[in-house]
Amino acid sequence: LDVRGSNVKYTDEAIESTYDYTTTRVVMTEAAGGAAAAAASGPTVRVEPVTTRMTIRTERKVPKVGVMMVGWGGNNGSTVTASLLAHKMGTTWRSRTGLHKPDFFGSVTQASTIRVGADAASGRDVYVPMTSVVPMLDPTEVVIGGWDISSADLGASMERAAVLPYDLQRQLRPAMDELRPLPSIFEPDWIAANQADRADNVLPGTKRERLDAVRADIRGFKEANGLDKVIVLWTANTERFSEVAAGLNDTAAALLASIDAGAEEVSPSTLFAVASILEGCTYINGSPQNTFVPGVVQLASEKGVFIAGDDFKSGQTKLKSVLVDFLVSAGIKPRSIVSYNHLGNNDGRNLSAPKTFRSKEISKSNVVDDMVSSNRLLYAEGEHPDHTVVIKYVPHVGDSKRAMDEYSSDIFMGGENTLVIHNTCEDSLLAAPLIIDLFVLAELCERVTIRRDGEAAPHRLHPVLSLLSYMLKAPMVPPGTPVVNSLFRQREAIGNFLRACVGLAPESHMQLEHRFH
Ligand code: NAI
Ligand code: DG6
Repeated sequence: LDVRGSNVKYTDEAIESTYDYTTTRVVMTEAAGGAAAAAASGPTVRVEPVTTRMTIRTERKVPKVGVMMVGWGGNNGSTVTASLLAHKMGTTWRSRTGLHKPDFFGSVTQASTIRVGADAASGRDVYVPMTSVVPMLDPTEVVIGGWDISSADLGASMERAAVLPYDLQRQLRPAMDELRPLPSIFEPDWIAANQADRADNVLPGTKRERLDAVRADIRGFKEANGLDKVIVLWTANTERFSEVAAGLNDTAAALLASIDAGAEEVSPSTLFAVASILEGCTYINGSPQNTFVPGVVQLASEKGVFIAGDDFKSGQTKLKSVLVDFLVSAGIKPRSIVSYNHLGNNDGRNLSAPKTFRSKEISKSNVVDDMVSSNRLLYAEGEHPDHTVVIKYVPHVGDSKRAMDEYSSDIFMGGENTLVIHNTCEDSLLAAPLIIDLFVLAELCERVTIRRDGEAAPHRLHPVLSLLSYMLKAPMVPPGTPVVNSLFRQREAIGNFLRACVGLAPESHMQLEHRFH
């Protein structure tokens, strides 16, 4: 993209944009006349437009990056690895419908576009690939590695996953067989008991020793592959939630002391997050459990390392965060949302235990809250639709997850509308592109700094990387900031952030230039 403007400067090292960020300051005051008047007319909303001038700097040199996945030998881990290998090797494969070549369908960074404006001559909208706005990591250049409690090499893992077509697996197999997961941290209590027979590749020692071993693995991987940076991503089994308690994990110091003391309530995923943060590596949580206890968040903040989570937002929830947004913003009132799904992969098997299911249920249940609370004309304070989530393990369907949703809504003049959706899809083919987007965008965020006018030093983005919310079901946000679940708003945040990096105004969709008479 070639941006011409007095507010954007391209040097060999960086793109620097001078950007007027316009937002609002909102003050809610009770209506004059006290509580009775407030109840009748609602509070007064005072709004002031606020503009802050900023300099946004994006380093242009894309470093050499390694991605280490925890749960590398799982369905997602093996599918991401195989697909990137297929891209790199230019592998094509045949099915009964013909010849196929690798693609990035489902990846917002690799396969979607951004509207930059209307062509001056024809008036037609012009879209450019998202990857062309600022320099971004090429996912096929990433060195992949990681850990798994199962010792199966990636070739055997790919076969076990039964996700990719046979002719593709057959061709990738020799290269995949070379890849072996590192031994990992296994504590049976955190995942379903039915996973124990998989655990033949586990690290020995105390919690502190295993944390140190993971740290050494990260350093070793970085050195062996000549990497500038490593990103660590959890795509291992869903764990149960851990207890959060004062003195246990409520502060960084308490958490580190608990690890030294071998406290049982420090989960394997929290150990991975701590190891990653102490190595200065961004850590992304693709599962629903509360890895990011307050002590982890504080540690990330103290060390200035990015964390992002939780739980990949792949199919059912992605559609939900579009559909409910549509309904509520159209003035239609969803009254009940019932989401069933059944699947037969190892994730489904692990989720068949109540404690791991509960983690997923929590993550899948809070995904419409922001949309519901955005419309007090439809919902009173505290009112929300009935929302039920059911997951069943049905081995026969394998990775091909079936998701059935029923949305019942109040419509005009006492009417009721019911929408029923049935979605069938390979779960890992939805999750793999999200994993790619997560590490591509996280890496970009590491190269961006922002300085407000009048400030001496630039800031990095907040360690809790909420810009990645689009890919995550239960987005973690910096303390005291709003959670956004609406897919449209999350997508716009990414697009407008990229536009700001090159000095372009946010996409307002007003198109006033085309609406004058
Ligand atoms: P999977 O069960 O095929 O893979 C998980 C892998 O993690 C297994 O190979 C297992 O041996 C390994 N593992 C378990 N505990 C480990 C530990 N402590 N350290 C290292 N490895 C460990 O599951 P799948 O389908 O790949 O999903 C992975 C995670 O992503 C699950 O938590 C799932 O809930 C989550 N997820 C998946 C989505 C999808 O669409 N596929 C969407 C949202 C979340
Ligand atoms: C059963 O729900 C298995 C889960 O791991 C899901 O497949 C996964 O969380 C994806 O859920 P969703 O709602 O984003 O499609």
